[in-house]
Amino acid sequence: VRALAFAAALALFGATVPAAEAQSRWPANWTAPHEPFRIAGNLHYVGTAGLSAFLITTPQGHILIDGAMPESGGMIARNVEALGFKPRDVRWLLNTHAHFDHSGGLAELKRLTGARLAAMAGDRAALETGTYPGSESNTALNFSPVKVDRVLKDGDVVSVGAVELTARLTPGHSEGCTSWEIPVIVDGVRRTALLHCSSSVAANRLAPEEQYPGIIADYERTFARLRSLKADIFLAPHAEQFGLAAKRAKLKAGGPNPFVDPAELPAFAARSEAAFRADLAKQKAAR
Ligand code: 4NZ
Ligand code: ZN
Repeated sequence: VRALAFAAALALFGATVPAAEAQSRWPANWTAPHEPFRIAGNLHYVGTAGLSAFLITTPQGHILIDGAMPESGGMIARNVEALGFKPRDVRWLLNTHAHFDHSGGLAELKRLTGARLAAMAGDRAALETGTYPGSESNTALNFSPVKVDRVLKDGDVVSVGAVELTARLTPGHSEGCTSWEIPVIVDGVRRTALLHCSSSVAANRLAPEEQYPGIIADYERTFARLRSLKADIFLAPHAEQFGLAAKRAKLKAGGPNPFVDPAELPAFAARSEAAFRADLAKQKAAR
């Protein structure tokens, strides 16, 4: 009955029901629907319950960041429509990083929007092969390959109309891991949102061999960089990483926008760095 209700809820949002195997392997909220909503200004949440996707709208067209799971592209496009915007008006597709759970839906979103994909050079190969770097033979981590139409480097700007998003290279979690600086007006004040790529070790190999040469140095540089970046609003690829549920509830209740919290980026970065040091020590100690 639960599985049926789950399937019905997904069908309602136009998503493909994932295979039973995928449902048991990955957290259910990764593919469960979430009501799309406006975070602030022209910044909207259009992801699933557990995996983020963000829509930045302008009168000249829109920018969509991340595609969640391979079966989630349709659900994200429906979320864009539910907010009153047209998927065909999306001009650029972007991503945080080339892992199946954040880039899986991009190929379908490209078909549904007709938008071009801009991605960091270091993530290009993984996106265009649909594989998980370092675990290429693990087909459970594969996704539909998607062509990168514009190759980005650190500091590049992607713009539509007057809106400019800046790509900050924060590698380690993936080689081209990209944190996005997004301007947003909150209650009449110009703010900066930082969509942090991710800095967990996850399935990455650090020792005895580095998954790619320099991965440890990349993480180190990323943690240093996160200390230098400032963000009024902290966003991340997993809903629980930035407290989506609690903030959404507070937003509905009214009052000051709960997404504005300049203390959140440094706190998250400190926790993430501590977790990295522990994971690195564990991998070095393993025989
Ligand atoms: S992630 C796996 N993208 O860091 C790896 O949330 C990486 C992630 C999730 C799951 N994995 O191998 O199962
Ligand atoms: Zn990842």
